[in-house]
Amino acid sequence: GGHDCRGPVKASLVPTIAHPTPEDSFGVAANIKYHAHFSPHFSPVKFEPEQAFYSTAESVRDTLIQRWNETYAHFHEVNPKQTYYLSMEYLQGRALTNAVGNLGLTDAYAAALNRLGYELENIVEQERDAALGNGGLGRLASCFLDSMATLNLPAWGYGLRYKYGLFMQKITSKGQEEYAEDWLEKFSPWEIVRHDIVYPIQFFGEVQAQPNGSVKWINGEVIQALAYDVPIPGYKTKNTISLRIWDARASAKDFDLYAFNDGHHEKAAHLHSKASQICTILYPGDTTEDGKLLRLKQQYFLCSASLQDIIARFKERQKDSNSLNWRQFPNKVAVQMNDTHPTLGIPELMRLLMDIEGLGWDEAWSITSSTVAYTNHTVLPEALEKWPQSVLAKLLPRHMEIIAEIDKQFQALLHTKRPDLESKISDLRVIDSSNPNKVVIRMAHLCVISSHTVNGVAELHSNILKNELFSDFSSLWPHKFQNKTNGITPRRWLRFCSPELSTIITKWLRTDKWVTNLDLLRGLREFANDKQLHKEWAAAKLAAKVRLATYILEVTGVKVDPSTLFDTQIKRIHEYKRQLLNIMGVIYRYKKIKEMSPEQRISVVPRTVMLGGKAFATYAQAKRIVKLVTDVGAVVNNDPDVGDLLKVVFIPNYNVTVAELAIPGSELSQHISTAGMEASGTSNMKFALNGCLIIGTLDGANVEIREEIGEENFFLFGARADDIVRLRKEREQGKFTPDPRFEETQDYILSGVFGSFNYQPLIDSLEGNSGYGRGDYFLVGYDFPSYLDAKAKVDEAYIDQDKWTKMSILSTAGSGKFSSDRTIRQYAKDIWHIEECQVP
Ligand code: T68
Repeated sequence: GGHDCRGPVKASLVPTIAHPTPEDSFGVAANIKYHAHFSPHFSPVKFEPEQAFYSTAESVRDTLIQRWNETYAHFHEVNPKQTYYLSMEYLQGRALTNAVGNLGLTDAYAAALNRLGYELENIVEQERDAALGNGGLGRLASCFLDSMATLNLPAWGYGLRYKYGLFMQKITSKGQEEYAEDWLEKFSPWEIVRHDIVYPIQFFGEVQAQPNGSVKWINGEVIQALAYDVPIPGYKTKNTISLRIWDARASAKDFDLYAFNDGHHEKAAHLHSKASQICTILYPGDTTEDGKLLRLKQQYFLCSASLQDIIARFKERQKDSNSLNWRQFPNKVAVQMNDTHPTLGIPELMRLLMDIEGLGWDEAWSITSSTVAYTNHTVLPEALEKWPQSVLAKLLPRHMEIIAEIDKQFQALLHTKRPDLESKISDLRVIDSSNPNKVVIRMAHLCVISSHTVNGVAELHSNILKNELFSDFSSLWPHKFQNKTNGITPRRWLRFCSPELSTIITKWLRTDKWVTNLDLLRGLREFANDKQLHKEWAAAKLAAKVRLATYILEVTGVKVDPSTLFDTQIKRIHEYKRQLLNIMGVIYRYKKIKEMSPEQRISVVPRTVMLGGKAFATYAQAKRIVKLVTDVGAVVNNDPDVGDLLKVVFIPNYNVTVAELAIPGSELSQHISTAGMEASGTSNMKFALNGCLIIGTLDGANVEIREEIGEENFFLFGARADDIVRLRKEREQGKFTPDPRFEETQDYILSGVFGSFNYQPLIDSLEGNSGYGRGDYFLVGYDFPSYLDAKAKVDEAYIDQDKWTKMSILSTAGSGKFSSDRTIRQYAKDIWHIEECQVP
């Protein structure tokens, strides 16, 4: 069974240990050597870079553990309201540079490693990325943790400990290939197992009404959730919070020793193998029934373990008061659901309160609905989660009952409060029974109905939620809907990934306070025309470009010239993000260069175009786009007519670490999604912060970035969100004449210059034969001419390097708003109602 109590937290039990100080590189070196010698992971005689990394990380971890303990004890004592961020994904990337940086120990560790014969820059390269997320949503969660810790907020993250993170991408002549990413192959020095934090998680079984009217969920398959804590240090503060990730286990009593001894080896360990599947991989493919069931199991596993843990902590901290006061729960606990993936937390909290703690429906509902809040990250219909009722009823019979009751009460509410919505009830219900053969649960509706607050992630996106996707809900509960524009942590995404630029910023602002108060960057505007700053700025950008060029040569074999315009698009490959528009622009440019005379070519602004990103393994169209980019690169990069005027590189295996290299090393970045489809985007913020100019549509956070940095510093093109529906309709009705340059480019792709791969399906998606049933759903053809115009403006601006550098400085200067510190402060104040709780 699980623990509903963790025992008293005694500050007096926290030992005082001498930890490395910034001044004492001797002590640090001794500590690293201690770990090399006594940690049981490698032979003690070896001290290769790999061992140096692990011992360094373990040495840093000692300090983190100490601070984690002090933070826990402090929160326990003060007992403030605490936020729990529930997310199926965290894209943490590497931790060492960030940890020593936040602790203020970078110099001490660099000097210590020097004494041991190493460079810190090289040792950090030994670390594997923790890629427990797909993309923006997962990285956002990780930036949020950094800000929560830095702002001294009582807040924790909960997630899953996937054995294999996001797949490793290899690019071969066939295109993208996927391999398992074994980030735990050796071990992770950053996680601390908590053998005392274990909860039972039940699946299947049946619901049994008890004579006293209560309900029991029995005869299920029970496995164990075991906690691992990843300490998250704040920047220049003692506060160190937790990312608690759950692993699935079966216990020894589930092992059938008799079956095993009878030779039924697999059968004997049946439950063990079932348990081990749950946390095997991030986002198992859900095209098959088994895949769907596994994904749902993962979601429930996260929700149940986390909520049992939250309730246990609530009870423990309530111990001093005479009787348990459940009404206090929403005053002590805020639960934030990162998209609908943790929606099952809603019926699970209801179940725990009613079936385990004995509360009645009304009280449980009042507590639940004042505890949970929901963030939406997409309006794409295919990405809005829907689960078949049959699957839910089988896997979680009690939860299905609770969901049905929520659905019933919601309908009753509409009947009495909003008869005008009567005709829309079937569209608004949680349970969609419009097709009796395929009844499904709309997770987003369950979230909106049950949450006290619903938010989008950029102004434009939140308005679409309010006025379109959830318009009827917002007319019913206008107070529920908020906007929280995303942000990024300035520690990882400027201070640590761009050391040269950081030094310059600190020098010119005469303070390094911008690291925790990013609005101060505004002060750079004053110097936007200063020739000396221009010189230093350009040199810093060049240093980062050289680093990126070196990396590209290493991983692709393509030599790129750092004096060319570095033009980058890195993000998940998706049709709505329109990497196809980018590469078609490149193809058109290539064709024009080929047609020029050598004299004409002199006036071409040389460009290095880089794309990177992973395509979901079963997303055929996205994989074709990857293939097209690499095929174009193979031709263009070896064409003597072209030389350095154009290079096209696909950067393989895009991840957080690659982003930390590619973003500072870029000068232009592309955020060119069809307007209204990218909820926010966050890499656009990272690029702007690093002085990259943006070519982009009025979509997601681009709108606000352009507002902040000034429209004259943004290369805007494309249709507006308001026009998209009309444009699609016109396209469908044949009222659209494609630009001749667009047709020319399509023909060129099909002509075979880029090899023999069949690109017809890609071209079809632009013509009316796309999977969406309507022609060119993403309006690549419509936006193509204005995209080419915007690219011409980029060339013009780049020729005038002073102008470009000024625009670059102003991009950084205008990025203050996009700190995740600002975002998290707003969540804390407007949604969670929590306050700072700083460890003294
Ligand atoms: C992204 N969403 C949005 N989803 O696309 C992006 N989805 O605009 C936004 O900036 C970011 O969230 C942060 O708000 C995602 O990244 C997923 O990764 C995802 C994963 C599983 C299922 C559905």
